[in-house]
Amino acid sequence: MGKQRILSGIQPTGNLHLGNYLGAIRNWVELQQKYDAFLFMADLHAITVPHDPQKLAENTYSVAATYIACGIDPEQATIFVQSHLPVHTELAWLFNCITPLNWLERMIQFKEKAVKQGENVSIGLLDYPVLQAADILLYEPDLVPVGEDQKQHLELTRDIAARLNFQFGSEEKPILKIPEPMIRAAGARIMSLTDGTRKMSKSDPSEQSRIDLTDPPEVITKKIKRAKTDPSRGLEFDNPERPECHNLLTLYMLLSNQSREAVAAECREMGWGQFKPLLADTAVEALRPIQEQYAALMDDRTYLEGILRRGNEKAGAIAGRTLAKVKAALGFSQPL
Ligand code: AQP
Repeated sequence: MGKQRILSGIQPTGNLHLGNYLGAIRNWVELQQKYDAFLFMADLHAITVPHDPQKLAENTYSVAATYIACGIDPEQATIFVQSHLPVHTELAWLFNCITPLNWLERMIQFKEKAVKQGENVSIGLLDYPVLQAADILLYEPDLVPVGEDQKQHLELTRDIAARLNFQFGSEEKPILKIPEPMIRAAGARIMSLTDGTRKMSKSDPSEQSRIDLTDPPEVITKKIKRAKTDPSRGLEFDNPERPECHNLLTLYMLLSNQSREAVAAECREMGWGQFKPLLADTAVEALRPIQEQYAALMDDRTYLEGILRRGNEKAGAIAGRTLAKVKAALGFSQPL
């Protein structure tokens, strides 16, 4: 039996930060040997919120370079660009026609992001989870690594696949494979440096709220120095009254590759004046090799393009077969 397949992606909506790395990419690095990993740049999703056309292509390359700089091996994993494969939008259209509108109106992320956009909210933002269902189901993955925030969307993906199978297939011969979620271990939700109750996010208007993977050492140190804390002495995990303390300890634990128990013991008696420089040095050292490799990759566009071309070809062949299966089941005529 071959390896099980996993699939995941990141939107090229800005500079990637520690949350993207520790919450997503680093897990993929661990998973890529055991699983057949399909990793993509979700650039079609990036335009569901206002975007800068001058930056979209560059951000897409930047995410690809970040994957590799963080340790994704392009010889093992398939790295591809969503918008280079029109099958994604084509399958999304077919899914649109079988997905009840009220399934989408229930999505929490839509409700949250729609509030921010007021009257300008686009159909794309509402429809985003249907495109995401197409992104996933095209590759027939066994497992989809998702964070808590994406659980509802994966459930929708499974519902769409089940509906299509029920309406156009049969129990013995399902058309689409229904993937399982692979929920990450707790502790991998990285929170904002300015508010320990909100997640670290590319779209947060405050740069101080996040550490970008490309931040130079002095910026990292400054951001950590200014990170919100509390007046209590002694540092601890899991105190609901101290979300910033929990978050900064989690960052230290993940970046120093130590166990939670070891970090809890090391920092129990510390004050912020002692802990913050320790965290800053640890973050700078952990990001140094990634930054060096990232810079080299961004300088070698031909190499990066070669990887994406190969990734697109491999992904496109698999996705094309799935789309053909769905179109045949829906009764479309063969292209002449
Ligand atoms: N703070 C975070 N902690 C842990 N994981 C995170 N991820 C994002 N932020 C954190 C994970 O990164 C992957 C890619 O995310 P995405 O860019 O496709 O969308 P997102 O979750 O909406 O990320 P951002 O940074 O918040 O982007 P914007 O601001 O553009 O919406 C996902 O696996 C996500 O869980």
